[in-house]
Amino acid sequence: MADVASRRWRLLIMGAPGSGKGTQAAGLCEELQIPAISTGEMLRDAMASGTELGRRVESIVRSGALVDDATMEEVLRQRLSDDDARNGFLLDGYPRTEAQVEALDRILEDLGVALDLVILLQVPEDELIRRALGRGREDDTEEIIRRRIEVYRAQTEPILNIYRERGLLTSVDGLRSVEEVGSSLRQVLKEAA
Ligand code: B4P
Repeated sequence: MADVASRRWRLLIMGAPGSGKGTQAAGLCEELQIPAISTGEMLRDAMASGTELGRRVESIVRSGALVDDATMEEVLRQRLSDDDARNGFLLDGYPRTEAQVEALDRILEDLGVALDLVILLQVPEDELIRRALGRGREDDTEEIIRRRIEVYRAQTEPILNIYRERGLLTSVDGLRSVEEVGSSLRQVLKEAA
């Protein structure tokens, strides 16, 4: 991983809710020494600490719907301007809509940087539900998980094509152990480095 670790990666990890994005992001970012930026986690932190943002998004996140694009653009713009994101980052859970792809393009252009790679974790629906139920987060009841998967199919899946057309998208089979998926991700980075 030496040449892989020395690069300043700017990565996206995409996949349906429960596909294991957060799980893989954590391990990979530790090795690459870049921050894992999860918009879902940022929203949950804001909710837990009762900030103005947290209060505003609470009912939306709990219903399984998406927070509005303007709010998410502001959240992400601020986070990507932090010092620790200057030398690379892995974004997990953003973008989720076509408007968010455009917002991310604007933010990266303003920062003068570009994405290296978009990694898609592919996991079948019954497994997504099984995993999310096992995780037991507050927005992980079966009804809400199904809603989040529907939202993903309707709003997020179509944006994969944008990254495919840009030649940035690589798919990884996420229906394997955490370690096996992790080693496929490392292989993908090795090939791209
Ligand atoms: P997120 O926090 O992004 O939630 P997620 O997609 O459910 O999780 P992830 O794919 O990371 O799965 P995980 O690793 O935990 O979003 C939550 C909510 O925030 C959204 O519904 C929305 O309301 C809001 N939001 C976030 N971003 C937004 C945006 N950009 N715009 C608008 N709204 C936004 O894995 C799941 C489980 O599987 C875990 O228990 C894990 O241990 C297990 N697991 C992982 N890999 C496994 C493997 N290989 N084998 C077996 N189990 C595995």
